[in-house]
Amino acid sequence: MYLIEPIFLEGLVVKGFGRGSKQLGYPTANFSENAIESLPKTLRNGVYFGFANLDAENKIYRMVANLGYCPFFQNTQRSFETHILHDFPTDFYGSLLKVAIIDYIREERNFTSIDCLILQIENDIKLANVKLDKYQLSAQIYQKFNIES
Ligand code: ADP
Ligand code: RBF
Ligand code: MG
Repeated sequence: MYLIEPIFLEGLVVKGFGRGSKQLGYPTANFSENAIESLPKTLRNGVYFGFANLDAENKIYRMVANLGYCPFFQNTQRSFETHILHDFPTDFYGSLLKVAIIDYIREERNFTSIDCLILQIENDIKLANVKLDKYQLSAQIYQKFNIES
């Protein structure tokens, strides 16, 4: 099952606490608070998957993302963090990131160790790939990402 319609969100990539790459090995591109405010108010915190587009390039990447307070780190600010399933040679702070949220995976939760959180993220990525293998990209996504289909 997917969300009835993809949810689109876009904004500039801002700095977070720098934990994603250093502590987890999974860098996450963070949106500003402003961008997060434009999400539907009913969208629950948790882990999602979908697609991403960077700097209006003609490319669609897969992504997994976390919306919420990261209970393991007990953040006080709600964040939406996107890990793009692609190896980039450099950082891209300040870039325009567009995401299409396709579906929900699970609630965000606490873990007894950082290794448990990392294992869970690996599982989230596997599940996202299995689901996205079966997902038919729609004209709406090409349109929102400004990509020629
Ligand atoms: P921060 O706390 O500042 O968000 P992270 O450690 O989470 O720091 O790293 C995020 C940054 O890493 C992104 O803003 C981006 O510039 C860079 N980056 C490199 N590769 C990726 C990727 N595959 N997915 C997301 N961000 C990436
Ligand atoms: N943080 C949590 O505290 N609990 C989670 O369950 C959790 N799940 C995540 C799943 C994915 C796919 C990603 C990319 C991140 C997740 N995080 C979670 C967020 C992680 O704590 C955050 O990316 C780092 O704190 C870096 O900002
Ligand atoms: Mg981050």
